[in-house]
Amino acid sequence: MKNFSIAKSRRLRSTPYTDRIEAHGVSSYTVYNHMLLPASFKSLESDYHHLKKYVQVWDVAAERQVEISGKDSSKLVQLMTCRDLSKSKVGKCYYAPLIDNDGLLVNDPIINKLAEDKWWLSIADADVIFFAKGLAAGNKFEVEINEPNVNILAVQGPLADDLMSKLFGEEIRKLKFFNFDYFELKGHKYFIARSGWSKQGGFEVYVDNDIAGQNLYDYLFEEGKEFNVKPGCPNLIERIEGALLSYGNDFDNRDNPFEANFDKFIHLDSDVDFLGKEKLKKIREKGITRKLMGVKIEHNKIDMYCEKTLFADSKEVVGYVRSATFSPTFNKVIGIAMINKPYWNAKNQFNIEINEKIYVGSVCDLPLV
Ligand code: THG
Repeated sequence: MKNFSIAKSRRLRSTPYTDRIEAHGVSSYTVYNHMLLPASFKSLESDYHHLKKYVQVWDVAAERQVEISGKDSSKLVQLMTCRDLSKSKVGKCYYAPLIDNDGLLVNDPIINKLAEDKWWLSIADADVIFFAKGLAAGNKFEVEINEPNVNILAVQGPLADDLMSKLFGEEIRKLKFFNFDYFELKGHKYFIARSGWSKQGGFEVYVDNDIAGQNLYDYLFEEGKEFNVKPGCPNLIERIEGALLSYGNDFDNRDNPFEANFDKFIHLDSDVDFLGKEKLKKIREKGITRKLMGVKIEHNKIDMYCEKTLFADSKEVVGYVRSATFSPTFNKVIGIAMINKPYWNAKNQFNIEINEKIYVGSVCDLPLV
């Protein structure tokens, strides 16, 4: 594919940070929830090494919030996910697969519980708001559903605690994984969670005011010099190594949550009511015939525009690669693939065609080690 640029318009939304990341040298974007999401700065590999050693500031405003509030909000949120939220607490974040009436995946948001009757679904790339509004209308729920002007800045990397405590105070170091709280800086209260789409640790600041967000962006770079702060973004290499799944890439609405390894969030024996529950019980009874696994391929390059088929020597289909990239740590191509049951044994070998040549690879467990 040739290089080209994407024409911007109102439909392809910018973020309050777009001018800043462009001044900071963003080198590619992807589109996520109809919004610009940076994909690289210096290069995928150089961003990767920096993320694992220092601290980065990410414009992840494209992780949009679907706000659901009102009397029936808990009922509606529970109806959308197979994770049992009956014991959920205000101040906590819940990673939760959303399931439709066929038992298939709709999204995998982080669900933030702001109050007993107020929730933010921090969504991956799919229009969850219409799904939620349809269910609310069909069930005559008393809820309000909207997309607030909230634009997340993530601070990720091993030095994230040092940078954030310099700005917000030592208390922030005590914030637990997947908890959120409010922290003040120069007169503005910021909603901050210990979370983020990397395995390097860090925070996500859900900013509800554009100016406060832009100011925070600038403070992070002013105060972060001593920690070698750089602009960054979700990194393809790091997230495949850590098995952080991507809706639309690794799984989508053709897959059920068992196939996508969400077993620990599928609570079929609880008495909460959610969409697709009976379908999922049938799937559990029958068992699945394919699931997401890791793959390693003996090559140094791969471009992923679509699924790539993996073959056994017998020419039988082993599975399909859904995301892949070269990893400097493994010194080979690594990926996430939907693998057919006969080939689930780690170390099963396969062949794959890349640019008209055949390469060998093997199946492995996730996360990759
Ligand atoms: N942060 C916020 N919103 C998001 C994402 C995010 N929305 C879109 C997308 N990412 C949703 N998908 C994920 C996938 C994985 C994780 C978070 C969101 C994640 N997983 C941890 C892991 O796998 O180690 C922990 C999961 C758990 O066990 O609870 O963090 O990144 N705001």
